[in-house]
Amino acid sequence: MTTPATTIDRALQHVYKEVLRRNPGEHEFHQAVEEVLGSLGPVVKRHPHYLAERVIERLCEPERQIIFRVPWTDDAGQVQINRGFRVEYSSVLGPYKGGLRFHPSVLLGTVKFLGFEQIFKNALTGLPIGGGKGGSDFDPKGRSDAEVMRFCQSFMTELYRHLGEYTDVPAGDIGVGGREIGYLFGQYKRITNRYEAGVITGKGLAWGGSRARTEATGYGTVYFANEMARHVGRSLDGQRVVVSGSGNVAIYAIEKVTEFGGTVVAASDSSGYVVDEAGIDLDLLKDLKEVRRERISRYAEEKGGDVRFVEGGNIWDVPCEVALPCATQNELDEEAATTLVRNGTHIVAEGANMPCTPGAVRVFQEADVLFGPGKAVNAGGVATSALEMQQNASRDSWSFEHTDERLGEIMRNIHESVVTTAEDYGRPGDYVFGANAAGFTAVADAMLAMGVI
Ligand code: NDP
Ligand code: 2IT
Repeated sequence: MTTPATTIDRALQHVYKEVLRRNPGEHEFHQAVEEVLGSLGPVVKRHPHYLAERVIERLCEPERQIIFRVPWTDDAGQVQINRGFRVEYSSVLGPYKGGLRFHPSVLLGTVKFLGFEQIFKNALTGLPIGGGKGGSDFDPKGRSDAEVMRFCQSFMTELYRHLGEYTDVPAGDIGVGGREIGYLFGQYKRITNRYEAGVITGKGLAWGGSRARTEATGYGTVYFANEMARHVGRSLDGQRVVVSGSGNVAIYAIEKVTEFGGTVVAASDSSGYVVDEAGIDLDLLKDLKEVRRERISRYAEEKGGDVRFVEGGNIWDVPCEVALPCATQNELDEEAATTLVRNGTHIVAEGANMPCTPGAVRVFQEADVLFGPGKAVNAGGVATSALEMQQNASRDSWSFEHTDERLGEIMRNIHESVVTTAEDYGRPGDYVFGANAAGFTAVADAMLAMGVI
């Protein structure tokens, strides 16, 4: 067990106990709930009706959970069976909205943790989107395009009946990018005989996608980190930065850090990390990861010189001033956090969902490292998905500059709302508290207005 970052207020302990009892073994879900409940003590003290009306208990129970079989045939003619999930968590603020993750580690508890986070993240964007998440234990690694297509078609053949532009709108996440979104949308269109562009986001630009959606999560992460730096009179210019992962979020975080004058010296995948003191060569990384679908070790092989690949190692051993974990949950633990603090890191912003363990968050907070939680920091992806829905609804297509400008504005607004909420409760600089309190309050108030739902 890891050490919790904050303790849950006595008034809310019964809620957490009940979550543990009703959801046995779902550790990631427990962790995500514990993190939010850890912030809500002062909120329910100020607004006791949230407790009386049992809003928090209601939010801990998804509105609907769908689990289904996904049978498909591989290139050798062998039948394969995977499990598909969609957790439709909360539709208080809009249609269920959140990505699909294809990774062998996906269990119901994984999807529930992600869906729970998504409710508050989406609320923070200020846009009309509810919270949901889905995915499968399908592993796209090493699969041909034809296999991925057959899997996606089978997955959508079951899921389509639960979706709709006013009902539930999926997008990508780990293992789901433009290729998968294309296959999924194509199958939805065939089954329903409707060109319902707003039913899924992350589409290609030629068929209803939004400019800047591919870049949005990574760019948004860096816009947020930049706001954090500015808030304490610093900047990202000249900073030494480490970004974990080398997928969608990591690549565009690296791109934006570089534009802001920082140098990203290390990146990773699940096999290890590379260190390039000259700054990660983004053209090469994009080609390796987006086109050739290679392992990160190839980066060092093709660069040569002083560039090193460290197999299996911990990327957080690389000294940096700014750390952006952009790979996966619980990738940065207490020990790694202690190393970062010792090496002088002063900003940590979560591009991934829940990449820092509770123990790591506690280490950062005790050391006065500015720590930005994923539900605020990485909200630019889903926010731009909502902008994609807006373009689809009006049958319009915006320029890159306009969309990126909106993204920047949304990230500044989220930062402002998180910071002012934290200050309002006498906890200046506590981004975890600010994000949870602001996100929760927005959802809770709308929910109460709608009665017992
Ligand atoms: P991608 O699939 O594009 O990339 C994921 C990256 O993380 C890869 O480099 C992958 O390495 C690495 N990774 C994944 N799982 C593990 C693991 N178990 N151990 C070590 N490394 C791992 O996904 P995204 O970039 O889209 O997502 C990254 C994170 O950002 C996730 O937490 C996701 O939920 C979050 N996020 C994504 C958004 C989006 O719009 N895409 C929006 C908001 C948050 P390998 O290839 O070796 O598996
Ligand atoms: O975690 C996330 O916010 C995402 N994977 C993006 C969700 C979306 O609907 O764009």
